[in-house]
Amino acid sequence: MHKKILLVLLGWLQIMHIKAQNPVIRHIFTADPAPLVYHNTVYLYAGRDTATVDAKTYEMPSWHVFSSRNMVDWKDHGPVLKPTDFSWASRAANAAHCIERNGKFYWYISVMHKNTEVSKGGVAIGVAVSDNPTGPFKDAIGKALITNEMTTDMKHSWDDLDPAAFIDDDGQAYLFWGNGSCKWARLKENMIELDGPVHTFKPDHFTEAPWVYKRNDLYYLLYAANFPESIDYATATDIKGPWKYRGRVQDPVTNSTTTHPGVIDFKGKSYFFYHDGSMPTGSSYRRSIKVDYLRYNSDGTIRKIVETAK
Ligand code: FUB
Repeated sequence: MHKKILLVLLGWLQIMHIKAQNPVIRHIFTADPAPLVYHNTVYLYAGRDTATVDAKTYEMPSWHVFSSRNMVDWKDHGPVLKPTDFSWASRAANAAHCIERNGKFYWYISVMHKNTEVSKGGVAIGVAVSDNPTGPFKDAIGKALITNEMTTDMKHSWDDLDPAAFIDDDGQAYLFWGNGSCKWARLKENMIELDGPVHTFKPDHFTEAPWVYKRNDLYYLLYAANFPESIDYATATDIKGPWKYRGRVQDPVTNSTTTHPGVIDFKGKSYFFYHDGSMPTGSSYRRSIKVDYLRYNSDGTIRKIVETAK
């Protein structure tokens, strides 16, 4: 009997501990979480927000990596990658996603292209590579992997934002990205070249920030929807689609017009990462990464996640 009460208490304390930690990164402002589980450790890749308190635009000079073995204590490995590490890029550490393949870590990033003739003078996607999840990373190809010119329906200069990679059970890798519409393409096994055309589709209410994964043979596509952004999702039995809109994962967040999803399974639980502007002096341009549990209904749909206040 006592043992039972103790176990319930321990479970409750575990939940409270994680809740008490939100936002999980507090010593700097961070956005666009991209978690990765590797060797019993969670690596969290994120952009750093350094805008001043009254700023009305993003100031993002670098990407950091954080790691944790328990989802409570996080180590900051520093600004391991910067837009200026790409000779063809100028600034703006927009959303990025790092994925492991055969012991190498491929970090897909979206940045301002230096050449104003390229990507309508806007955002392009590049890829950095490392033998270690915390770096050092270097530009893998010395040029942009994706630019606006590669798609037939480019709408604006920041179309090519927010890359998210996914490797299917059969080893085929994909890159999803986009703003305004969602794009995807196959990646070659080397992870640094496209293997086919760029496809475009428009999930219901899609704004940006796709995140793709597979669970029980069902593909999930979470994304930032509407504006101010909520996180909505769609599912598909084939990664090529059609994607069926499934509704909302999380309502718009505290004090930030944007949010950004990242999902992992770690030690038997599913976690949902996002960002808001809830820290003191926080804002849409001074964001903080938070995490909450993600739970499924028996039919595979996602239970709506209420943002944790503390
Ligand atoms: O952090 C800059 C941009 O804001 C990201 O690329 C978007 O996903 C939004 O979070």
